[in-house]
Amino acid sequence: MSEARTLPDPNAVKAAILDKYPAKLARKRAASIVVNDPKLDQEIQSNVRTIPGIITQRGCTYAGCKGVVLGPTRDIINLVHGPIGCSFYAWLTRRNQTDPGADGDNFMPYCFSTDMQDDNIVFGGEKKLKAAIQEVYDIFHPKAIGVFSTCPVGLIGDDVHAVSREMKEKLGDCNVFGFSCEGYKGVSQSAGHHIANNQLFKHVVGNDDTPATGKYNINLLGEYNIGGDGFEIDRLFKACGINVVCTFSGNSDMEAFERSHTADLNLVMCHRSINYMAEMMETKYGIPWMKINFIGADATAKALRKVGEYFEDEELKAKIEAVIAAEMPAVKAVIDTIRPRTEGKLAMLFVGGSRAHHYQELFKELGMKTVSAGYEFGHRDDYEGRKVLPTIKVDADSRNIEQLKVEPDPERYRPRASEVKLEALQAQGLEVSEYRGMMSDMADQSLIVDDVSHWETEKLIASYKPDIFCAGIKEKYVVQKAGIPLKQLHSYDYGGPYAGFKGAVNFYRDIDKMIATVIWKKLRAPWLNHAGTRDGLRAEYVA
Ligand code: CFM
Repeated sequence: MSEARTLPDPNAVKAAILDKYPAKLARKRAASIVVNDPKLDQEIQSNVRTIPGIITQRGCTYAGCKGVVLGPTRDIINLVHGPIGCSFYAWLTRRNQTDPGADGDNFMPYCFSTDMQDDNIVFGGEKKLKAAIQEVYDIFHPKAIGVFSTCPVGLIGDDVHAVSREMKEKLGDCNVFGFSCEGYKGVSQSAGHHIANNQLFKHVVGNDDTPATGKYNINLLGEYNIGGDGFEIDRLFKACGINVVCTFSGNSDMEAFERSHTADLNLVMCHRSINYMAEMMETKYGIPWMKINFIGADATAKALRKVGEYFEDEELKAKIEAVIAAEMPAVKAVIDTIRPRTEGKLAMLFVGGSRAHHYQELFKELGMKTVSAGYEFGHRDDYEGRKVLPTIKVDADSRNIEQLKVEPDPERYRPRASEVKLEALQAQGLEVSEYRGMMSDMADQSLIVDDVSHWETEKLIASYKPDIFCAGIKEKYVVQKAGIPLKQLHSYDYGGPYAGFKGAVNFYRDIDKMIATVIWKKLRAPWLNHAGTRDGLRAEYVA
């Protein structure tokens, strides 16, 4: 076992980070860097514009809409209206997996684009878009075509919604709908999630009233089947006898979306990307939602038990207990062999809008400490919990995104659980419509940084010398050159699945290997062989 490390004073680290910035910028960034005290209600500035000149981890609104939420659905054609680069860089760069589906329609490996040119920008691109929709329909005859707006579309005023309506009518048997998800629409990909939720809700959810056939019918919201996570979760649901009507949107198809309003419970995995859908389905159809997390073995057991409690069914509860009892021994056995090597090691996580929180569970199971973490684009509720929702100020950037007015469906609203039942369950400790956020789960004095910048990353690494840093491909090589192993938590570095019990074991093993290797510390970056200004910084890392 490694000896306990003395950690730096987080207030001093924060001060050292801010010290480098001009005064105005330092003031602004100070509000996004919080020394955590889980007992206090601390506010963290988030979901605000990144300051130009700062190197951010963030992506764009189009990425959140087209790539994240719609990307994992196999039988919709995602047609990008824009220059080819926007499509090329979104082409299979996320590791969503899918079953082939009964009809074999799987368009995920394709890249569809209108390939806008100069004259489309000058004279308008609607004609080209119509032709592209017709062409893609003639070749593939898909059930649905989604049209995604890139930045120039908003700038020149092409109306993707009007074109989609017209083509839907013309084609007859194909659901065509558009997304105003121009990259600049919001401050990050988060705006794209909201836009995607809205359009799916408006154009797809509720289109097919065929009742769900299972005994316990649920939807899993905010699980995108990265690296096969969704497959592992589905395996567990199946073993417990729980029927998944639809997953939003890992391993999904249009039919499942259309029938998702027939489920009796929504489970929310990634709160950031899909809480809008959960709320809209509750209002319109009466389906309650619960936050769960399938990252971490204990978290997985807890999530399954929550489903059992919600349905208040002894048979289901017994089945769930049997599944947990069957799965846990293998998990514990691996933890027992690995934990002596990982105990006390330090982790940092700067990812997206939920994984920086969820993955702390797996590190906890290995006895590791998360000393610093943050989201790229989370909102205050993802950090501080939904209790702060009424106090979040709506700024110009959020006002930009349509807020659908949703009302109970006159025919199809059906309260799945009576107020009385929900209140009784809540009194027993079952949390419904609640997410407590990351901060209350993190240790006292851990450092929480929203929209971490490149400079801040360097400084955090130099100050804490973590044993592992979790982020994405943009950060990976810089961090490795600083002598620290980097685990990608977006694409999983082609590893995974990491969800559920089997996924947890995969993760423990990968982390064990990464932490054991000394290769990164032995590397010497080529620029260090030249007299240069970065030598001092490097010395800070390796000291
Ligand atoms: Fe939700 Fe995601 Fe994430 Fe996300 Fe993402 Fe992602 Fe992510 Mo990359 S929906 S917020 S926009 S869990 S693509 S599958 S890994 S940043 S932490």
